[in-house]
Amino acid sequence: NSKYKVVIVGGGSGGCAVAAKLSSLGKSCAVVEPSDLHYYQPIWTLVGGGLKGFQSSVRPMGQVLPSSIDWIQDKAVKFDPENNNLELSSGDKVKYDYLVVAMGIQLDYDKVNGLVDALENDPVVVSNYTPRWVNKTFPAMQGFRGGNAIFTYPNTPIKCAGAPQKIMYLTEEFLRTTGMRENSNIIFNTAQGVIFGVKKYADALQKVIQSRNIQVNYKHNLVSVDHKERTAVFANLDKDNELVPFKYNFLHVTPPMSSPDVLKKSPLVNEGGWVDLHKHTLQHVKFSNVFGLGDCTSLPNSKTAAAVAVQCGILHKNLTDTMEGKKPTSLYNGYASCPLITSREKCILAEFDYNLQPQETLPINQGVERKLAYGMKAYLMPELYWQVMMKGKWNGPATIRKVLHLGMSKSSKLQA
Ligand code: FAD
Ligand code: UQ1
Repeated sequence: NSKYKVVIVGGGSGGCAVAAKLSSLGKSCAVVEPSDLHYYQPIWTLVGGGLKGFQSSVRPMGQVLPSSIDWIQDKAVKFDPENNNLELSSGDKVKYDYLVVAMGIQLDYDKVNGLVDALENDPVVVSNYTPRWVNKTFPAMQGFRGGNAIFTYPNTPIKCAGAPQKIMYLTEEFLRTTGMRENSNIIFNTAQGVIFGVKKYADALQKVIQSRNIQVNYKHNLVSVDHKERTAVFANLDKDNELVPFKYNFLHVTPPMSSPDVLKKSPLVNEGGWVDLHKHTLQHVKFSNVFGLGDCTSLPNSKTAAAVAVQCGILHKNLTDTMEGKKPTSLYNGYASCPLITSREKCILAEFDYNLQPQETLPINQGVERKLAYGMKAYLMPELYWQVMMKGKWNGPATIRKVLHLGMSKSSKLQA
């Protein structure tokens, strides 16, 4: 049993970035993380699309976590925030003065009947969301010989709300190169009522959908898959959950997701199961020595690594202020970004805040498909992630935005 000044639970995007910022604490800081490997998940869309190798998404956890702090390679299984205590699966207990929760979101593949069986046994049922199956996607695209290619979006919060459709655009384009597009239907069955939450980008995506002849069925929630019959059944949420079967020849599934089970049964969460934080300071609403960031939290931003980068800077400032007996004053505006890949060379770079208002970094309209945005997504972002964010030095693009918009805002002020 051990005692630390700061314990971070989870060594993913948020946990590693915060750990890097706190690395000068040395052995008085620990990260609890069971996995040997750290994944750069945003590149999985391109792995699925056959445009990047899977290995580019993986690094050994020990190389990503700062070496100065302690890595406790185990799972948190019980939280006792009244007593500043955490229990691990080994039975060990860890005490802390301050706790940072960054456990990510849980993939609930098992909530869809027959889905795990289909993913394990049917080569045309694929999913970019996990290292377990992301390598199935491109071979299935290559093997496709026509019929229905179906892409799903579940009836729960998910990480990277754009990813379910990005792989659809890459597949549609790929089928044109193999000559299979003419005898195929590209179908997006989403449990949501809109294609994207921010109107500006939703309008742009609607144009892409029309011009590429893609069929969208809203309020269609995947409930079961029968891979022997190659049939996927959807509940129509607008018609009393009436069941609608679809034959598929290719099925890309975005699974339902929820907060990690260990958190759901802890005292740290709201009724939805998410770590209950003040939405601007990232401090826990009940336990002032607890902070959180990323996909496992109640923060109502779009769950992305881009959001986590900004949250990391805010959390670090507010945590160190709290440690010095001051009040947290740094405020998160809900910034998130989602590079909406629409082809192997183009991307709509969505950036927005809690109010779903665009917060664009570049001084050009990001609501159109651009090669520059694709280049940023495919080549710049991975470097930014590994070399800057994982070293604790990326707090998001706010400063770059200010610099790039300086000329423009000056001239508009002059005009006013
Ligand atoms: P994660 O990075 O998922 O880390 C959670 C960590 O917690 C994991 O290491 C896990 O092992 C650990 N953990 C879980 N349970 C326990 C436990 N009980 N005890 C200890 N540790 C535990 N974001 C973008 O910004 N842009 C994109 O283009 C983009 N595209 C994406 C495409 C795909 C296909 C996917 C899957 C994601 C994408 N994302 C994108 C989202 C981004 O990857 C996540 O939002 C981000 O990784 C969240 O960081 P996190 O720290 O909250 O969670
Ligand atoms: C970003 O900061 C980030 O985190 C490193 C991402 O995750 C991979 C992103 O996809 C994006 C778009 C950003 C935002 C950064 C800029 C320069 C617009």
